Amino acid sequence: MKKDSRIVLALDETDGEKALSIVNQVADYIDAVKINWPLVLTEGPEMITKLSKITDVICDFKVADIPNTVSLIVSNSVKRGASAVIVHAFPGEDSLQEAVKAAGDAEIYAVTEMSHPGGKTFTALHAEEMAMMGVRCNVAGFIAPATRPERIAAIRKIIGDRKILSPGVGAQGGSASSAIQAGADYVIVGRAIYKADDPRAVAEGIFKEIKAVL
Ligand code: OMP
Repeated sequence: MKKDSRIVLALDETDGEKALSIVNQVADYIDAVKINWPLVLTEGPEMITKLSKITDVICDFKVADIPNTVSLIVSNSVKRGASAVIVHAFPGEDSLQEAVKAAGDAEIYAVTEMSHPGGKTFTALHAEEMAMMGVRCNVAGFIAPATRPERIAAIRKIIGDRKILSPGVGAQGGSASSAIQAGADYVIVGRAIYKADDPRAVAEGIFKEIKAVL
């Protein structure tokens, strides 16, 4: 995945035509598109392949399962064109190792701490341990919350120069510049862009905000 704008578009728009139109409008302001169950369930997994012809696609399936099932989900996402897959770290080391193996040349990003308020209940308590485990398993990157930039900084100390992608910018209250300044490589932005009247203008605004702190 390139590292130009440092913006990953979370494309949770469920109408396929609208989703593709939004990607085309903001294509030069994003480094990748992240898709999650909403779009795959409405438009089918073919969407992975379609989008992969426009930009890098991160399949955010938050895989949390036994190693064999993890392997099947990751390898089939990659076969359809995913450049990266997001998995949960909490199922443990064997599941995470299997994800990395199944990804081959594609990347695995492991969730440390979730960005919503509920993320503090369980994930935050074990985020550092999960980050250490991710390093042992050689994941390419981690998901850490833009809603709590100090937690991005804490994860950065553990993982060296592996990637950090930070969701929670805009609709969840986090700021792109604070996340980048705390050590994120990329911010993940969904509703603030895809629900905007002018997605391109919003993406450009976030792009400029990030450039101003680099
Ligand atoms: P918005 O809140 O609309 O910007 O979307 C954020 C996107 O990031 C959604 O697709 C979430 O599923 C995803 N996400 C989080 O919001 N919080 C997390 O802790 C982890 C993720 C993720 O793994 O991408």
